[in-house]
Amino acid sequence: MPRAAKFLIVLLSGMALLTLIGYAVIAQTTREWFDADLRLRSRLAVASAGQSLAANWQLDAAKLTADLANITRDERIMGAAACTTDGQMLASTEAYPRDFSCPSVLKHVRDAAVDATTPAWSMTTELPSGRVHVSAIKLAAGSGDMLGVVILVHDLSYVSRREATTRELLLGAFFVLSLGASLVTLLAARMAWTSWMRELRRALAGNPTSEFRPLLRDVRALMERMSREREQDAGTVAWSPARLRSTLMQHLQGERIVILANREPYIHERTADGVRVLHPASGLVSALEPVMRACSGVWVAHGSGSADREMVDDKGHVHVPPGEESYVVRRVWLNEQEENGYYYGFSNEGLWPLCHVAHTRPLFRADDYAQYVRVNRKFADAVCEEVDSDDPIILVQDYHFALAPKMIRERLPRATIITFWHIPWPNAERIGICPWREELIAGLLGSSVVGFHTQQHCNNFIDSVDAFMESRIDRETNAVVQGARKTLVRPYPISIEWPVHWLQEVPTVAEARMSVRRELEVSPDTLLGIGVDRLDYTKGIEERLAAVNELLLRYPDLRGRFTFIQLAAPSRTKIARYHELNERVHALAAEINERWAAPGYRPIVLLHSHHEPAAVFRYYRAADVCYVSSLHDGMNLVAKEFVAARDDERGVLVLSQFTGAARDLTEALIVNPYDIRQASDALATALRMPADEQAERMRAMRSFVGEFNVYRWAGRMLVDAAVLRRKERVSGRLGAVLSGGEAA
Ligand code: ADQ
Repeated sequence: MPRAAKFLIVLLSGMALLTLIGYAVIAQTTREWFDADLRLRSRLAVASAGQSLAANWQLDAAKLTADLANITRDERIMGAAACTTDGQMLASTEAYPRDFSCPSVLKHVRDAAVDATTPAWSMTTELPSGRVHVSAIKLAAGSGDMLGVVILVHDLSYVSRREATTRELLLGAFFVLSLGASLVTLLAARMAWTSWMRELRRALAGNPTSEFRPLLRDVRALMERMSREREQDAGTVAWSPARLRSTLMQHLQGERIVILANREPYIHERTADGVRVLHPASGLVSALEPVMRACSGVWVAHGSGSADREMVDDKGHVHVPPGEESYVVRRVWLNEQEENGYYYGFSNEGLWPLCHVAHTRPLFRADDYAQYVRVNRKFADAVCEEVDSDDPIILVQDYHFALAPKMIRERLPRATIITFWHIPWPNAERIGICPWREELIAGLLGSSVVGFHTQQHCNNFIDSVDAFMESRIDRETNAVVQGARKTLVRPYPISIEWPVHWLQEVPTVAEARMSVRRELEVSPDTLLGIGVDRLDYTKGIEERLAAVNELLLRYPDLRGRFTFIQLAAPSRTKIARYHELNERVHALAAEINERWAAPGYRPIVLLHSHHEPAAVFRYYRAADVCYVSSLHDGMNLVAKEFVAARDDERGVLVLSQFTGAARDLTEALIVNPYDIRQASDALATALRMPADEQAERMRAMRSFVGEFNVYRWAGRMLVDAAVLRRKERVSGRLGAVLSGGEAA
């Protein structure tokens, strides 16, 4: 109940009580006044007629009756009677009520002294005709002898009438006052509310007046304490699945999250031996899968495996990981036209080259874009079907779903949507190439938070918003404001799980070194280099092979002693540019192998196939150097995986300066992959690096990746989401209150 209404009820009850008391007091007082007045009147009336009454007492009954009639000319005196001291009625007026006989009155007055100022006796009583006041006044002769009493009966109906009038007046006054009080209360409440709202708005706008200062100070102190505790907590406890779970429990009451990503974490493929489960070669999957195992929830993805449909229930759900079943994958089915337009066309021939500075022209076709819109809608709908509240937490992943955040927002206005863009965001000029740049940016701005790997990508995104959108940019908080909505733009450098669970299945470094060399049929002291990528032109595989060639050219002592293994997972094979790359990489490897060929020696081992994670980690362990040569890369998880694999604190990482990882792993040998000579020098340095220097660099990198692992990445995003959601819930309530207040 509103406070003003409560106040009014209390006020009116108080007034009613006061009116009752007031009426009782007034009635009592007026009665006393009337009583005194009547006694005085009675005495005066008898006194004025006293001589005549005494003269006619027991002598002339007719004259005595006339005297009494004279007294009763006062219309309020109903009747009068004259009684002797022995109770005989000498005379009475016509209307004198017979209820008051002389003996009944005399018994009250017998002992009373004759008094000129007051009646000997009086009372008020109720007769069938109404209320009357009876008074008996003693009458004495001139000698002072007692003659008898004169009884006067006053009609009190006028008094009752006056009392009724008083009551009505009081009631009227009560209603008038109540009405006034209600109006005043409402007016006061409205004025107080308006001024409170004004104060609140002013306070929220950061301009608190004195009344609000203490409150805001308390709120700020609380916030500071919370953030201090968070910082302390972050500094003392390593991020792990358990900590991520407890963070979710603490901040989101353990609520499940919904992930939207194109790639599914487990693919069911039909093979000659039955259905096999594959783990796709994808940085996004490598990062998010451990997070989902820790948090549970739903992963909405394209069902791309040949046996995928056989494994799901009628809702497209399959519980994963096989055997553990801690979360659900919701598979969305795409027809060939949709897959061609949305995935191969717009996403991978348009956006992928647009966002990577790798010198492949983006191709933008209207038909592809139409499919992109259609498929984004399809996935957005699937996400909305999977949520279990009207303000869920949804993590949208990558460039396949730039439009989905806005589409989800339209259906779930209160959702907390965090979109993470796994690839670089180029500068505004380059984004301007895309014919649908405004739509893409508007789609992303449907998110509560848009995340990138680096601050540079955040800056580029904000500049693009500035260049193409109608919006306000809050550079202080790195946010884009459109109407009442705000989208935060934040760097969240992605990482890998720590420790990597796949390592449990991987042989030790010593065993891996031996077994891999044995398989390659090279001597146990052969120096090995490793490269692990999807076969993609952004990864700089051609430049990498060229650097190996240059190394052998410039460092002859390594010929016959150094082999570089390139694991290349087939990727986007339907796209011509990837075919072309495949052919070029194979040709280049063959050319280098031919150039440096010697009996039993192959400088390049190109393994053009998908490898399961445990196999990839075995190669990391077997290698002396890992070369990541991306021409442009959001983060590059291969670099971090190599570091994670090396619990022997050996091995050197040579890392492209154009990866996000180069900002994190500063102890790597950082190179420009286009500078083939420099890269070859770095490879030579790595292969000759003393063991203690390797250990020092590796220790530092392991400590960084261990601390800044994927649980921290996810934890920071989800905590930000939780904080944002709390704020939105509060401001939603406040908004409802404010708009209610304004409407009132
Ligand atoms: P990707 O371009 O896929 O990821 P990356 O980060 O290097 O690039 O991750 C590749 C993943 O695939 C790694 O987990 C790796 O082990 C695996 N992989 C590579 N080759 C493989 C092979 N032959 N067989 C099996 N597995 C293989 C995108 C962005 C990156 C960003 C990630 C995560 O392009 O910049 O780091 O998302 O955000």
